[in-house]
Amino acid sequence: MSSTREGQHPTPLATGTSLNAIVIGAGFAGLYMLYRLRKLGLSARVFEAGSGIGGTWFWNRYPGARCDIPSMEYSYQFDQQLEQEWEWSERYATQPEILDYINHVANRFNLRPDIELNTRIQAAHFDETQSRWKLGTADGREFSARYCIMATGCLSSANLPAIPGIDRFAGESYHTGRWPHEGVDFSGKRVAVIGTGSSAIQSIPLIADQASELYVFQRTPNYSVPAHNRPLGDEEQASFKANYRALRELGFKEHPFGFAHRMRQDLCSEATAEQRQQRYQEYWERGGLQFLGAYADLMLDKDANASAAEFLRQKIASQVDDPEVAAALTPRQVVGSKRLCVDTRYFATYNRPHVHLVDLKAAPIAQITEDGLIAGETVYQFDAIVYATGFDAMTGALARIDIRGRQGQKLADKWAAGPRTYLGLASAGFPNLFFITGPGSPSVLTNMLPSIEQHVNWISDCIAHLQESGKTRIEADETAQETWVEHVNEVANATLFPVANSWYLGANIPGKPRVFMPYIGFPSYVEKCHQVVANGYEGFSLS
Ligand code: N01
Repeated sequence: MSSTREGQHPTPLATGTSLNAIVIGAGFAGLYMLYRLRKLGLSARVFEAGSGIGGTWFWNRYPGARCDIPSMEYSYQFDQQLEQEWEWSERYATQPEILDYINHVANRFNLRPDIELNTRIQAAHFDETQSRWKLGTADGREFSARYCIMATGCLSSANLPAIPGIDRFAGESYHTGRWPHEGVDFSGKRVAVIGTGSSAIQSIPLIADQASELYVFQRTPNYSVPAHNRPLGDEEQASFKANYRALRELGFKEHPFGFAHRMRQDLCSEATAEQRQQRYQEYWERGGLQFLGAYADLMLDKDANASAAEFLRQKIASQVDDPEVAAALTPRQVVGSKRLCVDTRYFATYNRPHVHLVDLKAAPIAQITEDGLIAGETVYQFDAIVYATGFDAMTGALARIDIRGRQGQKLADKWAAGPRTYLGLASAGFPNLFFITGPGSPSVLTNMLPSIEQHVNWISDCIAHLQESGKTRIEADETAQETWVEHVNEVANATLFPVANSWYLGANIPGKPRVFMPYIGFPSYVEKCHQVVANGYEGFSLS
């Protein structure tokens, strides 16, 4: 047994071992899935490629990494004692604090003995005669399990862009989603950051505090709202905890994105210009992602959205001293169509004399060189490059595994034109394979924690049902799946979410099919999942 933090992880499982269930990934989803499988009395093992648990919070250790969901909400709700005992220190928790929480959960429920680290699953093939999954590890071992559960995360497959010469750079190279555990000291160094999404927006102010020169290479500017992060007061925390049940319920039953508050119902289209300005200012002062909830129609009505976008553009102009830099930092897309960012000091960082914005729209990166890069005609030299270039979202981690279902069909082939799932939970032709927060489920357009718990609860109830009824197979029906895929698209197309080149659509990955992947509307989704069960697993075949 090897020790990580306080707990013990197991020695590698012997090749040929049969289990009831195998879970891939030891982030929030994998940990809770294991907890539930154990409650069912099933033999289960979680395999994790990393050397520690925590998933996205294990890998994303770049400076300034924090959650953009309030920490009181970004936590498990399955155990009320856990809910009450954990103390968050800030409104938005830092990556180390979230990782501490995850480690606390693993220790508290003694989960580590069934979590094998440093083990990458590279193949998962369904054996039709046995109705079992055969899994293969990168180190050549093979196991089998009745159920295979993908807890592989939505934003876990780092995207390193195919820029010519990328391997030639002789200085230090980092990706925000694969940050060295020992940290990086940029003191006195010339640093390049490529990308201006959430990871860049969080890390740039802190990298700028250390670097002697910082060049930010921006392809598309983003909107950002201040976090107004602050310590959490005891009283505030106690009052939240006292009302946890009711607040969590709001996320499941009322808020379209699963947040623990009531969504406003009033419409921007019915407000005067002055009322809008006041409302936006109020939400700006509150800070955070809830800005998009300032009116109920911001993601539905183009004109409403344009008024919010204009407010945010004015805020950029008011924070950046140089009007030319401010103009280059000003987004034009529909606000919210690329994920809204939440920042601390981001725009003001460009007022510092050693911070330079390079607008790639005017001069794209031609190549990376041994000591920097060339964009347009200009040659830049650095000691370090930070790729804040995001992820192959929602399907990337699944695509790295050779998944084959009935008749040897490859998931990669089936999803060649975009992911096809029923409820984001399962795909026809792949019996007994479950996705936690898979494409076609609300996932990234919600607070991920309640979404994960809802999926894990559904999957474990389903497995319990199969066990109790003596069934060994569940498979999504092709028709139910196709109807669901159509519905996901219809709902998305009634909103403004799909109008930009975002990772929600896979548009950030060259060659990836453009399909809007998350389902919009958490309460209606939860209701649909209930109905499916109430109607005897409607849309699935059990045998
Ligand atoms: O990634 P992104 P991220 N040349 O894809 C640019 C969550 N998250 O890691 O927009 C030059 O948003 C790309 O440009 P463009 C959150 O859900 C949450 O920042 O494609 N630039 C873009 O600017 C978030 O949305 C937090 O034109 C290139 C950037 O790289 C999601 O993770 C913190 C390029 C990538 O931005 C992803 O965020 C961090 C190229 N070849 C992340 N390729 C919280 O706050 C890409 N870019 C909790």
